[in-house]
Amino acid sequence: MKAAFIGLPQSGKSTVFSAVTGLTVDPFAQPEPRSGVVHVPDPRLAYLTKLYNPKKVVEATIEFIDVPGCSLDDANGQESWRRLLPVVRQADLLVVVVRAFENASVPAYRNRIDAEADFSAMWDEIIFADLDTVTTRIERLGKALKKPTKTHDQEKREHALLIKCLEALESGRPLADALSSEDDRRQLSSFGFLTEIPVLCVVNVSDDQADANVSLDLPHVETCVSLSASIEAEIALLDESDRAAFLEDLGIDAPARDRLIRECYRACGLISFLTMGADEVRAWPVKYGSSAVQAAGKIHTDIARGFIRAETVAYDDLVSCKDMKGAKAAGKVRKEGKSYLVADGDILNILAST
Ligand SMILES: Nc1nc2c(ncn2[C@@H]2O[C@H](COP(=O)(O)OP(=O)(O)O)[C@@H](O)[C@H]2O)c(=O)[nH]1
Ligand SMILES: [Mg+2]
Repeated sequence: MKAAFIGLPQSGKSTVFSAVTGLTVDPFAQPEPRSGVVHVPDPRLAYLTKLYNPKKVVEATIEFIDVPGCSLDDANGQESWRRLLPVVRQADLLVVVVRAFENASVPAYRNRIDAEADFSAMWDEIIFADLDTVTTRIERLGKALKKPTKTHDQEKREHALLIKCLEALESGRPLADALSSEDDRRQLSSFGFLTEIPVLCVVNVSDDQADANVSLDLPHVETCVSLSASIEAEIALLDESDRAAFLEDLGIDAPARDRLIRECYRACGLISFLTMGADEVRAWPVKYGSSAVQAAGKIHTDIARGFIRAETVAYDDLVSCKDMKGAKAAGKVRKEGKSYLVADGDILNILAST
């Protein structure tokens, strides 16, 4: 799972990247994409660890990529943005960082602080990138359709579908508005369209608003998270022992880092199922709506193939019954089949014939 930070220059992308990954960012380094892998904080693992004292604890992870922001006002900047697009296309989530902070020593891009307008400028870039792909493909298909080929019918269908996509994009709407069926989506999946990727917006507020919950009403966005990137980065680089005092000084309950990571995870449509035992306690990411057999496949293809049933207990039920023995006695452990839809926090023990 990959999440890409994108946004206008000086919006604070590298600072948020640093806050999330704990990696320092050299402001004089070449503006190349950087990546860092982050564990998804899950307090449920701590409880299971206490129960089992396992040899290993494995959290789910997300890879964050800091994509340099490009000036969109000149040809050089636009060329750099185009060069970076393949990196952006690979993301499962676009995290658009918009500037809402005042900082006299760092002039704002285009000398304005207007988070909504900056988001809208980024959304336009996302739309333009897809428009570019769609128009190029339509031109190519238009030429191909003039000749009789074996694949004529298929090309005709794709052409009609792309015309619908073009209409959606031209009115600023994402491709999902034009692709009504799973078949349509599959047919166009190889293009790596940006408007197919979910978007989360980070509103980078001034230091004195670090604890405020600023939510902008933005279109096309799964969630908005507000934070002060510079404060979050400072917290991330502090020693664990100094953190509590620093937070108290600022009057902040908790750093936004964990919340942001969890929201990114959720915005990707991911949930976690858990497995536990003396060897390992682990959180496994699966897409929301996955079945028990798909979950089994995450662990091992052999387990999916030989799937017999899943012994399942919800994490909250386990906690209220204290442990597995208590949950069994209270009738909270269910036997589920292949098509059972896994819920976030389900503890699964999958029985398979291998
Ligand atoms: N006061 C303040 N300054 C910030 C904040 N976030 C970033 N900055 C500063 O703004 C400048 C640009 O930030 P950077 O993360 O490099 O932006 P990027 O171009 O989007 O990667 C740096 O000097 C940061 O220290 C913030 O939340 N508050
Ligand atoms: Mg940067």
